Amino acid sequence: MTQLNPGPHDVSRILGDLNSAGADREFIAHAELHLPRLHELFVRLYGERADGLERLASVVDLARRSWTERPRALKALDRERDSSPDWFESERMLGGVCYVDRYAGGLSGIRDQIPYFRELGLTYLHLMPLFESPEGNSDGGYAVSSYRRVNPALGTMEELAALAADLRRAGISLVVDFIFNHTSNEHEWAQKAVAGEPGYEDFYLIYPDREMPDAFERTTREIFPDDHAGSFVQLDDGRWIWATFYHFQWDLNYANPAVFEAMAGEMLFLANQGVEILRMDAVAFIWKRLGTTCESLPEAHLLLQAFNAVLRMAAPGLLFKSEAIVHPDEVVSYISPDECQISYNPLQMALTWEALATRDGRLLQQALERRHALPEGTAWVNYVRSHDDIGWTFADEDAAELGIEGYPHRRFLNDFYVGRAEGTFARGVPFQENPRTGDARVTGTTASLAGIEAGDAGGEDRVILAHALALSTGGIPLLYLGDEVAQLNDYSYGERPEEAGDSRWVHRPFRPEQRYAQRTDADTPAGRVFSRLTRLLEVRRATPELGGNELVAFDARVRPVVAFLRPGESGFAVLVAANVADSAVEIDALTLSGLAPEALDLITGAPVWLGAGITLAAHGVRWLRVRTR
Ligand code: OTU
Repeated sequence: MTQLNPGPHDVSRILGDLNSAGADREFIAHAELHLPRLHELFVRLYGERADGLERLASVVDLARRSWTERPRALKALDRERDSSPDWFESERMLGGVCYVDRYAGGLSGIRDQIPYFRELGLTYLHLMPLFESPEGNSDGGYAVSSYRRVNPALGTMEELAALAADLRRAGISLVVDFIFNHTSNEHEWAQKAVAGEPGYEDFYLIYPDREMPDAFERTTREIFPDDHAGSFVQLDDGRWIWATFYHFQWDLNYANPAVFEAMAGEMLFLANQGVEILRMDAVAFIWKRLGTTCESLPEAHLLLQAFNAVLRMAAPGLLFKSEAIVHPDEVVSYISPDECQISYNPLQMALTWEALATRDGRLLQQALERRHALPEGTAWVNYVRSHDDIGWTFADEDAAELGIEGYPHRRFLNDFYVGRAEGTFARGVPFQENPRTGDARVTGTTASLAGIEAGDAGGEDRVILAHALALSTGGIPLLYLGDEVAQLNDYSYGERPEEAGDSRWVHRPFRPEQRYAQRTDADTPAGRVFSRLTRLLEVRRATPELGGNELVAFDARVRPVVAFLRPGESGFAVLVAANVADSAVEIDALTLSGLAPEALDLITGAPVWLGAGITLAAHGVRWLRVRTR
């Protein structure tokens, strides 16, 4: 079947139906642009199924209705985004992320923080999962029981929509998670599927015995081994259901087009509340096929592209952010204007920590050299740490070129960051250590991992250095709110039964009131980190070279130095140089001789003479405006 074959659901027929149903002209224009693509994706995903293309017609109808209901202010935003499609690549972009309850008590508390967000210069606010979810452990809200109801402890959907509008007026785009790989076991669809209600039996992957689960598990990876082995959990009636993450997070079955249609409905509902960016959770896992790892299969991309095409018709101003914490080749495979326009940059994040531990900048330098480029119209989200663990997702083949062996290196990094290595400055906690595979990940706040908790002399500098990199490599820098006042690990999670088994809670502290109170006091770590970091934020906003994504690696010829140029207008560029060592290093005059000797230190505002080489202090970082000759 191809789209050229005439049939009741070919493109021209669906468009014709839209016309005769009197659909809005703007919607028809969107459909003319994006329906051919969606149709083709449906043929590839569902062409073999009798109901495949029927579903396409209902998805288009869903999109039409959603557009009709889309508030006027959001349609205006759609047009604005359309006329400046690179809006998210600006040097003025700055993201923040927080838990609604922990940071502000609830949605109204978040609203009260808007003046502070403006003071920081946020233009993007990711509120961690805020939907209805099971009592007790809900994986921090990543087990969603309803996409249309806000967790009553936080507020209501009406409040969320009002907050989105308030944020927008303050120049801040609201970002929420689209947790579409799985729902909680309490979601209405899950209940119906287990009960065998017609139309819902195939919403999840349920098997009567171990035959299929055993077959799949021969090639799948264990993601949360502390919770359960393998990829399946057993239901009360003895059957087995696919659960990649926690046992109460059941994977949806996207081979069923009814699931696509249902989730497209939830996505458009959220879009119409005023959400501007959807963080696409766990994208690698959304399609399964026997005999494969069931990660990043070609269909996972087709599905994302199909959701994207639906969005372009009914809420075109939105962006998708990919959350793929996997091999760097796979990470970039999700990034394109037709799929996810922005993506976490887990490689740069992990290698920043790698460099700080090893005092060797080469792996990070190599990644900036060869893995930083992105297609036009897309951007990285660069961050120092997230609400999740740090996984050492560098490519073994890259490391091998530098004589570094992947497995022992990851082991060293895990030991280093959980405080097991001799002379470590880090106070992290292990996450999901798997004795069978030797696999493990690390948790901890930025300040605790960088050495402030341990009282290491370089702690504050490392916090600044890590942020200075995330702020200068381009794309959208994302700040974990509270880290700007150097918040420390919170070990009290061990006393809360629903959190005790998940060490990520150690780095999701409640709003650190005391440290915020100290933020103007230069005699405290909070005050010093805050003033240095806010200076960097201010400089970034005023430095056009730091927007966009163009980056040219600069070989400083000193191992602990990571350096690159961010080109600007008429021969000017910003030279970023960071020293991960515990002592000062020199970049010599010869190395800098391709640059005019007169330069400007953007952070201090002082002129700099490159003619005699420059010194980088221990854990020091410089942003210099230079001119190439
Ligand atoms: C995501 O992360 C979320 O960020 C986590 O907070 C959730 O627990 C999880 O999905 C389930 O919803 O395993 O440790 O890319 O690394 O998707 C974090 C692969 C996770 C995974 C990632 C997942």
